[in-house]
Amino acid sequence: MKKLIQLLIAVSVAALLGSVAGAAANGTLAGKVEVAKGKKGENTVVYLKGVQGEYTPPSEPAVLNQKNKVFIPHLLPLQRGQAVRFKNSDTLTHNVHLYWGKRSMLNKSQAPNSYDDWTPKRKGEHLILCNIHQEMMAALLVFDHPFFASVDSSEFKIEGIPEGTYTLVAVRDVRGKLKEKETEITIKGGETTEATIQY
Ligand SMILES: [Cu+2]
Repeated sequence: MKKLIQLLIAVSVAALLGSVAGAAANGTLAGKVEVAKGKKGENTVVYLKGVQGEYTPPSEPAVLNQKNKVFIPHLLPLQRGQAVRFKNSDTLTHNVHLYWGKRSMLNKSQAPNSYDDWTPKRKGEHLILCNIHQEMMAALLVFDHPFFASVDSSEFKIEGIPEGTYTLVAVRDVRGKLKEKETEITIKGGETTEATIQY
């Protein structure tokens, strides 16, 4: 019995040490999105493919604003379970219409200077249109983990990534269609990995 208890203690200490070591084995990705001459780097979303594990979504909503009949930002990344705040900052009425594939998920008229919160249950691309203004278009990109970023200029940083090999994906809207570019990256604990994606 004593031996068994000693063994159990040894096993739990080892597990504890293992989890501490695991927690320390996170790395950083410092990336760059390079676009062809004459094109701007904004409206690019980068994310990791091949992430394991469960991650609690942030409690604060990701905001999609509507101003001067434009959705801002054009591509909004967020984590599944996190709310999206559709905000109308205009003095006219908008109507958010959200699709997941061909399926209509939300169709909501919005009075001037109002907002509505909505939480996606599915991951992946969600198209957003306005029923009143045909020129308005945006997309939500919903992930199961927090390892994504919105790239405003050209550089981005993603921290706390578990050690491993992943596919880094950059998504841009190229004339109304979302286009992806990929590259392989390896994250090592306590280190910063650099990566560049070219468009
Ligand atoms: Cu509108």
